[in-house]
This record gives sequence, C-alpha cells and structure tokens, in this order.
Amino acid sequence: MTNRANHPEASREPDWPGWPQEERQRYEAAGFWRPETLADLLAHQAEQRPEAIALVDGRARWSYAELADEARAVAAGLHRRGLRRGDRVVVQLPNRAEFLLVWFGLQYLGAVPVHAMPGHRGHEISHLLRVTGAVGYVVADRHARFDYRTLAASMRERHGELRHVVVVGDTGELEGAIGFEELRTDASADLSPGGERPAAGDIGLLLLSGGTTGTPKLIPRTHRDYAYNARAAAAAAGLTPDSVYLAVLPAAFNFTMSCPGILGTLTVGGTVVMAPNPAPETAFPLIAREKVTVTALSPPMVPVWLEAHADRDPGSAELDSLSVLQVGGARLANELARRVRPELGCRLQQVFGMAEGLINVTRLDDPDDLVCTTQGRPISSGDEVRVVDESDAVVPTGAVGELLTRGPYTLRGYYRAPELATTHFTSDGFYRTGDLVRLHPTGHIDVVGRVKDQINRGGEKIDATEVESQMLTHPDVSAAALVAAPDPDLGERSVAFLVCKGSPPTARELGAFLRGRGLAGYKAPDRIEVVEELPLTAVGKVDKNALRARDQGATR
Ligand code: OOB
Repeated sequence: MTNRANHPEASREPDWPGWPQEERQRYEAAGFWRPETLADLLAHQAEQRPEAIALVDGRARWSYAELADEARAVAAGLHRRGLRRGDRVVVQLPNRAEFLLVWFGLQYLGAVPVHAMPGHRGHEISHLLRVTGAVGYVVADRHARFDYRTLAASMRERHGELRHVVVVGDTGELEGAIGFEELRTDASADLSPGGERPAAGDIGLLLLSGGTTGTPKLIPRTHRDYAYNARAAAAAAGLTPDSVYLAVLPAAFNFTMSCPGILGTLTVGGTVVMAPNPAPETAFPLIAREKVTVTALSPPMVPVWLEAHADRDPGSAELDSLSVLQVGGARLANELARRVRPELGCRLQQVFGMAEGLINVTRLDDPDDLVCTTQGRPISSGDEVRVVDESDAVVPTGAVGELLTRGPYTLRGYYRAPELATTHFTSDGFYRTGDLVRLHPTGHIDVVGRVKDQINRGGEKIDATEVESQMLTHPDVSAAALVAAPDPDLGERSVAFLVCKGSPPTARELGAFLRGRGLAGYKAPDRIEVVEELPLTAVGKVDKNALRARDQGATR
C-alpha cells in the first residue's frame, strides 16, 4: 500500500486501490485520468446530445436525456430507501435495458455495483455478498429458466446485512422486495446534492476475476480508470457517434461493459442495442433492424455465426451494416480468424483483455496477418508490459514468457485481499497475468498458454482450485484434480481426475451434486476420469502437466 495515507480520497475510502503518488500524477498529466465519474460520462452526453438514441431493448428506445433521467430516478428511489454513496450492491441481470438503468442509477448515487454473472448461483453470490458486505442485491425475476427470487430469498436468510433486494419484473412471493418499476417511477425524491457525490478516485465498480485461488477475487475499478478504459478502447475500435453496438455477451462481463462495449459506445454518443441472447436467429435480425456497426463475441460463437451466415441467401443484406466484429475472452484459432473478413464482410478485431485491466486489440488498419494471428497490442501508451521467465527476468523478444503489466487502468491490488499482494503483483506494482505470451517486434501479443490454474471454457473462466475443493465434499471422492482438455468447439473443456473411496459418481451426478452446493453450472466437470492416485511433482503438488499429458494421450 503506497502513499495511501496522504491521498485525499484514502480517508473516506478504506478500500482505495492505491496507485503510488508518482504514477497518479503521471496518469493525470498525460490526460488518462480526468476528474470525472462514471455518471458524468452519461450526464455529459445527455447535455451534448439529449435527443440521440442511447439505448435500444426490443421495441423500447431511450434517448440520452431519457436514460439519464431514468437513471437519476432510480438513484433517487434507492436513496430514499437508505442506500448511500460507497454502499455495495450486487447486480445480477441479463442483457436488458434495466441493467443500465440500475447501473447508472447506482453511479449517480455513488453506490458501487458488484458485477455478478447471470450464471452465478448461491456459492458465488454468497461469496460476493460476504466479501463486499453488500447491502443490496438486484436480480431479474426469472431468466433462462431460473428463478432468481428463490436465490435472493436464500441470500437474504444467510446475509443479515443484505437489506435491499430489487427485482426487475414480478417480485412474486419475495417479501420486502422492491419492484424495479416502483424505483423507476420514484423521481419525486430529491437526489442528495454536493457532499454525497462520488469522487473520480472512488471505487466505481467491482468486477469478478476468473480467479485461481479457490475463491473468486474482486477487482476494484475506480471511476477515472474505468472511464479512461472505455474511452481508450472506443478510440482503438474507431467508435463515433454513429456507432451502434450490439451487446451479445453478458453485460456484466468487462469485455461487453467497456472494451469498448456499452460504456465505450455511450462515451462517444453512440447507440447500445441489447441482445437477449447470442444466437444468430436473435442477433442477425437485430443487426439488420438497428443497423448495428460493431459487436463482440467469444471464440466459440464465431463458427456458429459463420455457419448461420453461410446458410443465408447469398444476397442476404442482414449483416451489411456490421463493420467490426470483436472477438476475445479466449484464444481465437488463426483459421477461424482468417474466415471472418471474407465470409462476414466485416473487419476482425481481436481483443485480449482481463477484468484486472490491460486490454490489447488488433488495430483496424493492422495488416491481415497480424489481425489473424495475434491478440493485438495495448490500447494505451500508458500500458507497460513485460514478458518474463520464472525468475522474473525479461525474455528476448519473440520468446515465450509470462505477461506482467502495469498501467493507468490496471489494478494495483485486489479488493480486501492484501494477502494476494505478493503472489499476484511484483514489488514494483506489475500485475502477474498468468498468461504465457510471445511478443512480436511490432508489440503485438500472441497468447500461447497460461501458468495460472484455470480452465478457459470458451471465455468462461473456471478456477480449478475452487471446483476441486467443492468436489472433495462429495462423499465418494477422496482426491480430485481439474484440468483443461482441448476441445474443438469451446477451445477447452474441464476434466476431473478423481480418486474415489466409494462407487465413482458419473459426470452428470457430480454436476448435479455441485449445483446442489450452489456452484454455477458451467463449473461442473465436462468429463470424469477415475484414477488410483494423483501423480505428484517432486515438491508434492498434484502434477497437472502429467494429468493433461495422460489425458491427451488417452483421448487421441
Ligand atoms: C476477459 O476477461 P477475464 O477477466 O474473464 O479473463 C481474462 C483472461 C486473460 O488473462 C486470458 O487468460 C484470457 O482471459 N483471455 C484470452 C483472450 N482474452 C482473454 N486468452 C487468449 N486470447 C484472448 N483474446 O476475458 C476479457 C476482458 C476484457 C476484454 C476481453 C476479454
């Protein structure tokens, strides 16, 4: 924790993530950090272009002025019920307009949205509530055949400090829950002025990390660093006020939210269109109707979109407006990358980012070869990257090493987890990404693997340690290791190696067991291998390399 005490915001915000004084000055002097909050981004555009369309969901549209007014009404409603600046609120909503109305409502209030994914269940939400001490939880009534009100009820039972549950839709049997419509029409109350306004250096939101420590880690993003993130990503994606962004991946995902995504689009005065799901049958007609110019996918969706487009009439104009397709979250195969431009008729932008901060993108005017074989280069001149060997020595350009990074929008510490300072950061403040990369002479990065104990299932990150500890609670399991296996559709799937003391569970049974323990469905192992014992390394750790090699040998 460097120079925290003498920072003006530090006294008010005990969790302030602490860039050292020298770097703060540098980021301010360079114009990366401005004295702006995330609510200011919207307020500014509402002044500049009140009539322009900011948001589209189904047949409903919000101009910038309307979006800002409704968000302020939500803020007023929440304030009247006792929510205050600095309070944390877990937000778990699908891609609907309400996501933004709630999110900006919290921003106007200076309350801090904690981004949960729609797929998260009791295990994950409970952790978020516990770590953040959140006083609020915002859910949809139902989504994707799941009733979030039941989850909210059980969370309220387990977490005494959770005072406010807001339901978008029908509150149903959930006693004491606030219906979103009530908040939205609550504009009568005064928004508290002056002193209550958040500061640019305050935490503006908390993002969830893919995690590799057994429990999901939280990433504090300040107003000014996240605003800069959105602005810089918007510039690198060539966004203008005419841009129309289709939000296909979950809005809570950092990629969708601000790389440049929703915030980047709003920052330049463009239009955000919400896609309720990523299927071509949903997305393509929306692209045609709203004249979408840019969208973002994870790699497994790329072949699905390519096939669906190939099945259309040769003369189909459905995707004609689309000029940029971003792909990121996991490694896109070079062969797929090469098909995007000729087949979909739009430019590809590869995006290698992380909730922790650093974003790399291929530039729109990069040569095709770099666009199709690398994951881009950092979006900001303030980003510092180092590729190092096991002893943290910088490797020669072109050699593989772990990527370390530091910069104006990359965290300097996890939220309320000082114990991670030495394992996840160098002494000079570089974040250890856990990604193995190779640097081109142009500065472009090729992601070739990872050192972190994580499975990247088509962009969804699974922390092996977290799932292993849950599997060990199964009565028939005495040892467990989760590793990645290559998969043609998802890039990777998870395989659990189990040592069993009773009759081994099937993958389906184990999945049901884990869901019963409140774990998100995507974390359940795709396959199980029962073994006599787990191989160990010389220092007595489970030898995951040996397991992966054995698995690939067996399935070839
Ligand atoms: C994005 O964020 P997270 O926090 O879910 O995951 C970050 C990790 C990276 O450290 C890397 O391991 C992997 O996901 N990753 C990629 C990748 N993009 C992310 N690996 C290979 N190629 C890529 N293009 O996933 C994320 C956040 C913002 C923008 C885009 C992705």
